[in-house]
Amino acid sequence: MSAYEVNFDGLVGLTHHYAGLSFGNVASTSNKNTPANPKLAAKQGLQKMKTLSDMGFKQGVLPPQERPHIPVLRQLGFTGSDAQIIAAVAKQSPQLLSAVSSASSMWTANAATVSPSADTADKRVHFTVANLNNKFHRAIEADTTSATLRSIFKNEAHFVHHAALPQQALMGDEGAANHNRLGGAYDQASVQVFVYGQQFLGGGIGPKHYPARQSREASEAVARLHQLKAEQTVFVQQHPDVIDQGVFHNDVIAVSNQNVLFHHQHAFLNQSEALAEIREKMARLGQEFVSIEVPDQRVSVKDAVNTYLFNSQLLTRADGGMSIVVPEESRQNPAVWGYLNDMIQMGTPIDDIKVFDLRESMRNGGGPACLRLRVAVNEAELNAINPNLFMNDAMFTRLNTWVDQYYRDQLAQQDLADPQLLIESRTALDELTQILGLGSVYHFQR
Ligand code: SUG
Repeated sequence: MSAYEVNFDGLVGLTHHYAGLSFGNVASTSNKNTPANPKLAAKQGLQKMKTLSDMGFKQGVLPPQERPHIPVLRQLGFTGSDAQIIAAVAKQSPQLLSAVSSASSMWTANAATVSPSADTADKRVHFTVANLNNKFHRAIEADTTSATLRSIFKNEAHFVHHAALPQQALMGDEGAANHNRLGGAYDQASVQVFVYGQQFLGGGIGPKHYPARQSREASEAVARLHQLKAEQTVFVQQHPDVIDQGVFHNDVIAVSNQNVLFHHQHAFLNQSEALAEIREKMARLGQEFVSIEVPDQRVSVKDAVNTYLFNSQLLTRADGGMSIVVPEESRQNPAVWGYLNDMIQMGTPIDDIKVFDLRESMRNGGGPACLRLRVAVNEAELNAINPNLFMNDAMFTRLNTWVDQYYRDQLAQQDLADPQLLIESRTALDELTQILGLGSVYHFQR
């Protein structure tokens, strides 16, 4: 093999908690203010990374961001020492303290949109950091995400970094969670499918209750920045009705890998036209499109949202078959589990199911696919990535020891007022920077 998909999973941060910050994300809202276990959350994520790495997949790790985010609190007029700032915001607005303390950067599918070099005019890998404009707690991730990605993918001969789009709803961009790539081998030209929630300029329908986080305008900007060819690009609108049922990102209702798109019957508006366009554009590249459409009768949108069936990872194994990585919640639901077991007998490339317990992340609406950023690379590009970030036995042991040393096993909203938590986080992240050889990424904001 000379081309690879590397999955970079976000390591869960020390302030992981449930704050109900994401209107439109059913799990986030319904688990508001229940106690969280940051230590368990981090360990569940590490276990997924390690198991997939042991199966032969290329697996990287992205560090958590420093929280609470003191610089933004200073920007908002809080003054004094860091401890005084935390005390003041805890008193004035516990919900604001939650927002600036969220460990949401763990969901790296929202870190950036990545276009592999096989598709871009200058034959480099392009990254556009997501502005995550729809939610305050997520919009504050962009600067550090940008610094982190630039430090990991440094070599300018191979990697190009674009700043996040302007911070305004018209340009709302949620990164790879609304982006699919369909084709053959990872280093061959493919079709990039941008899924948006609403087109704002010039009208168009949108959801009625919950926000459309990704705009068509933003998707088009990313495609331009990444120098993609029109004949290899498709823009598709997510069905507004499913956004209103809790599908806040496309990766809650569809997932792709190589020539396969696994999706729900109601994933897209004008679905048959959208699928036909993908099929035709792939055919021009000599690729045969496999659409696995799950009928509503087998799995309702509600079950899809509750179990995150589509927030799965499709991974191509060395033997050519694909494994589907699903959360434990998918096994617990008889309709979903029944469908999955039928699906692996259908003769599609997917012939194996792997189940992971990611309950801590799932309770905030983050499944296996939310936790990872895919970067498809050729051999030369792979060799240009910071090698310290790849999962292996030593890294797994080291990170677990690090988690054991610093993470709390219980965290509720009121604990965020403890100034000791910031000190613990900073000490832990300073050590993590050494472990991962990441230079000064964290100090960038202090
Ligand atoms: O943006 N949840 C995240 C979940 C992101 C899932 N990512 C993908 N689907 N790719 C969000 O809604 C909840 C935080 C809280 O309520 O404490 C949160 O931010």
